[in-house]
Amino acid sequence: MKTVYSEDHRLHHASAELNDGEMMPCFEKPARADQVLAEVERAELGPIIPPDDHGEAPIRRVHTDQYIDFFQSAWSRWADLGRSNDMLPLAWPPRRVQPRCPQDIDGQLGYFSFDAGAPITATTWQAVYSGAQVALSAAALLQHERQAFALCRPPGHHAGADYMGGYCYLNNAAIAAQSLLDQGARRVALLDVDYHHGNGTQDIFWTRPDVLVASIHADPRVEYPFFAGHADERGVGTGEGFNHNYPLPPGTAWAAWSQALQDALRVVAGYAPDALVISLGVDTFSGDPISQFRLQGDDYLRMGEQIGALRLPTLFVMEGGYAVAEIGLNAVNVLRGAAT
Ligand code: Q9C
Ligand code: ZN
Repeated sequence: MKTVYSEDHRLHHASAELNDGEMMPCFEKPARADQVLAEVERAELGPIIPPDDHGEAPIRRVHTDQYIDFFQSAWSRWADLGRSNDMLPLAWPPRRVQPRCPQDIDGQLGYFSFDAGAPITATTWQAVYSGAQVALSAAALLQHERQAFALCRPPGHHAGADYMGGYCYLNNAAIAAQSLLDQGARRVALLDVDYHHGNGTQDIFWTRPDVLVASIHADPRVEYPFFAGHADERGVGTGEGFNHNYPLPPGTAWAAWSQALQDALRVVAGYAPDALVISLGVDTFSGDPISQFRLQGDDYLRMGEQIGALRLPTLFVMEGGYAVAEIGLNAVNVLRGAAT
């Protein structure tokens, strides 16, 4: 299996995130991608290739022009005010408000985010632009290959069409899924196995029948992102029935997790998609510092085998996973399992 990778992810390294009431070093840091890349090399998974530049158009197929335009100019506007710390939002519209986009940079930061978990630095746009190109380039490989791995960083599944949050800025998996449709696929299935609900992905495809979204994740009643991911969220209008959530309790291990996977894969197979995109988060791991599931090393091989057994053209897009010592091995185990 080929891996698409760009060093440009290093251009995003924020200084701190808010946890338990204090600013702490970011869990989402460049070393994560280094660790995954090192395991791809060690396991001799296949060639590691740089992305092609597909430009902004395929990004703007998923994200709004207003959001992208804001993002591209955000840092210079911030710096013009004499500010040099990472950009972080601090105000959001409350319930029952139909927000209008403010003019002020702090107001706009709140308008284009849903939490304070996605700091913008001077070079964040360049990093996430390259990350999207990694996903697009790996998606293009599916023209000739059965599977491909987009080693994206930062992750993407919490980002919606016009908002960032949860370490995510551009929804790499959604951008890849849309590009597969634009290249001729009639239906694409997107299965999100990250510990956290892929709220951005769900939102992007909520009204659409051409992308089936399934997500296995911690129950939002007790876990981030809290406000989406319940089992009764199934899409609306023509999208009704094309969104499937599998919320699971904290402490879930492979026995129960794999039951949800089995059902999700049955739903995916029933949809008969032309391609499958996996949002590959490995923060389901027992040792993950911010998560409460209990998956073990070998479980990731089984996960990959079961995904691979569908025999669909499959794109794996890296999402979360934060125990730096093991995320590489766990991610590569999924890929190795799928490639067998
Ligand atoms: N006490 C992804 O996995 N909150 N994002 C962490 C820890 C944010 C996770 C709180 C978690 C975001 C892509
Ligand atoms: Zn996650």
